[in-house]
Amino acid sequence: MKPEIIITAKGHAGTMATLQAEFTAHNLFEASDTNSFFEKCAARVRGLATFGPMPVDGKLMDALPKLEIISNFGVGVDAINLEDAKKRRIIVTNTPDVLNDCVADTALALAMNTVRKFPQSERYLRAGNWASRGPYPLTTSLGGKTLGILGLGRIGEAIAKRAAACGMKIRYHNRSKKDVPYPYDPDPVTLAKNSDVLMVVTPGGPETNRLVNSKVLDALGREGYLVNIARGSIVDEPVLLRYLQENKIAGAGLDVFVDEPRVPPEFFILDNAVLFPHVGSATVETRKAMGDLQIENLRRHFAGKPVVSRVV
Ligand code: 8YV
Repeated sequence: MKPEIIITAKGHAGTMATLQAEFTAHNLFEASDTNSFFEKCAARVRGLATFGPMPVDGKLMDALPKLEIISNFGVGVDAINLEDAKKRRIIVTNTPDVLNDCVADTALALAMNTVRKFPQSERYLRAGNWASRGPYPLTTSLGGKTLGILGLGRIGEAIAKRAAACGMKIRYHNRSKKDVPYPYDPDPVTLAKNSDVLMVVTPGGPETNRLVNSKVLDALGREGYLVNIARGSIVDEPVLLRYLQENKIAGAGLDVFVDEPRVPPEFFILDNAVLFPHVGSATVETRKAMGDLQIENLRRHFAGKPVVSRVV
């Protein structure tokens, strides 16, 4: 008998095919009536394969009395209530490390595009402005600037390496100081004050909700840039929008938003913002590696072995 699982959202085709083949999988994202979906399978479901921002809380866990494991596709588990899982002795796993390089590439590309305004300059050319109006206005260099990393974990360190290769100086803030060669700032405001580009990499969740607020943006200042590749919830989005509209910071590069995939349309017309549709880890290779790890965690758990990457 294959273990029964629920798949919350549609993932990468290869991952979906393997999940369907190895488990008796119920696709929540295909259900037109969720009540009857749960009535049909809830009593037998032992695993959840989670994708994306759908909240997984105690109420959902209680609706699945046999639930043993929540295997998330993605390193960030902010959509899952970890305390609720812990109380119910439900294992939660994620997909760390396999995405570090890809996400760090995206972070550096976003920082570079934001500071150098490459997307805007390309739009300028396509609009025929080069010949009619002359060269695109000068921007500013990355080299010599300071990158402040808010959340220097494994992804943050991969970003630091790439930024250093561009001649940037690195500093960071974490809850506690790490054994790294970069200067440490004791809080996000001090980090923002000491940085030209503030890179948000810290995990989402209640502890970091709106951590980047008006105080942090004021400290970053009119010449400073914000880049967020972590979670939209970490930045006070309406405040950021206003600061960009009023040029209270120089610009922002955003791969993540509060209510994805809905992005406040006011962002679309800003010339000082570069916007990516949450593509941090979005390559075929990395998404396959993430899916493989998500599946391996389920496989090992149901074979009675320890999982590879346990969060709680
Ligand atoms: C994915 C991510 O886009 O790993 C994460 O936490 O945000 C991204 O790599 C996301 O998990 C896709 O569901």
